[in-house]
This record gives sequence, structure tokens and C-alpha cells, in this order.
Amino acid sequence: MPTTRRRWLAGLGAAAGGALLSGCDKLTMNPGVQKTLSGAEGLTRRAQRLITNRTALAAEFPESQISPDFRANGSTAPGDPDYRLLAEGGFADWRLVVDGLVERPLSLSLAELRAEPARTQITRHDCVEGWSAIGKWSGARLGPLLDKAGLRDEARYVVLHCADTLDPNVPEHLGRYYESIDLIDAYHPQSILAYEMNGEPLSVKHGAPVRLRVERQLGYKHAKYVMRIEAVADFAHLGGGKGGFWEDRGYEWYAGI
Ligand SMILES: Nc1nc2c(c(=O)[nH]1)N[C@H]1C(S)=C(S)[C@@H](COP(=O)(O)O)O[C@H]1N2
Ligand SMILES: [Mo]
Repeated sequence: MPTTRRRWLAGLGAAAGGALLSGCDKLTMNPGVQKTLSGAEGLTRRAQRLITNRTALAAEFPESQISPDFRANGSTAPGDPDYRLLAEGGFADWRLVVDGLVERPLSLSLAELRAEPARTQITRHDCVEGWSAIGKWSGARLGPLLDKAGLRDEARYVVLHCADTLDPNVPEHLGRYYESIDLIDAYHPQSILAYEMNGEPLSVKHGAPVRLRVERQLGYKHAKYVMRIEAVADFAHLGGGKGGFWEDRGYEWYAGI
């Protein structure tokens, strides 16, 4: 990633961890200073917890814990004509577009995506509706893919544009599923564009040919049927303006777990 952004991400860590070690003992004996420091320390600890929590890995599980019956939720058989055509052709014509605020827009076939740096992980999926399931996912790591496209300095989020219309009763830009994540999640080592589930090509009900796994967040952030990844500075101009299909209907944008 560009040096400026790496510095920006590193800066988050430094701001959280660095501030306290500057006072000398005499100063810190002063009750006023002590009070200010403990306030600052409280803040700093909270900030640090937030940031270390954001980059920590989600729990991974042994093969023996994989759920025999992983539920499918939301869209499970998109009826959108463009998607149906792609599915009927075995996704031979599917391309993943990476564009927006990037230096080198990409358009990758499934075979090309499979050749990118990959990761396999067995994780638990938690849906906001109150069910969980453990699955094994393999896919291309999102971070290296964004580096390949070369994020521009203004990029702050990536938007995942999906193929499925989940709500047909509203204009298309509101009914189509989409999601967005920030760059901390985009570069998280477990953030992958999964093309395999439990050792098999991803099935249509689970998001074929490719779905996002963003393991530190709830189920609705894990966009299925991903067609396009757009780097943006802001997502207010997309969909209903809240950063995702469910966010536009009142769910939290940051669904950390
Ligand atoms: N494109 C798209 N992605 C989606 C959804 C959807 O309806 N469309 N549903 C979300 C919700 S609420 C959950 S819990 C998971 C379900 O993934 P699964 O069908 O593999 O269990 O996908 C998420 N991603
Ligand atoms: Mo969900």
C-alpha cells in the first residue's frame, strides 16, 4: 500500500499507544496533573483497545467443528438476469472489477482471482438474526488485491457491489445488495474474497462465484455475489447513503464482533 496510507494506519496505533510515556515522576505527583493524566490514560486505553481489537484475528476452529448444515440467508438464488446468465455459463464470463480510487483498475476472471495470494480459514459466521455456523473458507486476500490495483491516497473505504436485488419493490439503486468496509478491515489478514466453502467451489446459495469474508463483523457485512469492488473516499452518494443494504434500513455500519 502507498507509504502515506501505511503511515496513516501506523499513526492510529502510535496515537493510541505513544502519548503516555512522556511525563517525569515529579510532574505526575502533582494531583492536577495526575487527574489529567488518568483521564488521558483512560482515553488512550480505550483507543488502544479499539485499535488492537480491530486488527486481532477472529477465532479459528478445527475441521471437526465445521457445521454439517450451514444455513443460507438473504438472497439464495438471485433472479437478476445478468446473474442468471453468468451462473448458467458456469461463471466463465464473470469478472471481478476493482476500480474507483485506484491507480490500475483490475478486471479478473475467476481463474485469475484463484491465482492471487490466498488464505484458508475455519471461522464462525454470526447472523444478527441470532444463528451461527462454522465454515471453512478459501479465497483471495483483499489487501494484496487492493495493493495490486494501487489505492489512491484519497481512498478510505471499499464498496462491494453485488449482483442480487434483495428488495424488488424499490428503485434498483436501493434494492440491490451492497456493503462497505474501511481500510482496517480491508487489509485485515482474514478479509478474503472466498471462492471455496468447505473445500468445494462456493455454491449459489452461499454467494457464488465469490463472497466477502470479513471475520470481525456480523453476517450482513459478508457480501455475497460480489461483482465489483470500488475504492471510495466516502459512501454517502451510494444506495441510501448509509454504506450498505441493511445499513440503509437501520443496521449499524460497523458491526464488529
Ligand atoms: N449479496 C448479498 N450478500 C449477503 C446477503 C444478501 O442477501 N445478499 N445476506 C447477508 C446476511 S444477513 C447473512 S447472515 C449472510 C448469509 O450468508 P450465507 O447465505 O452464506 O449463510 O450473507 C450476507 N450477505
Ligand atoms: Mo445475517
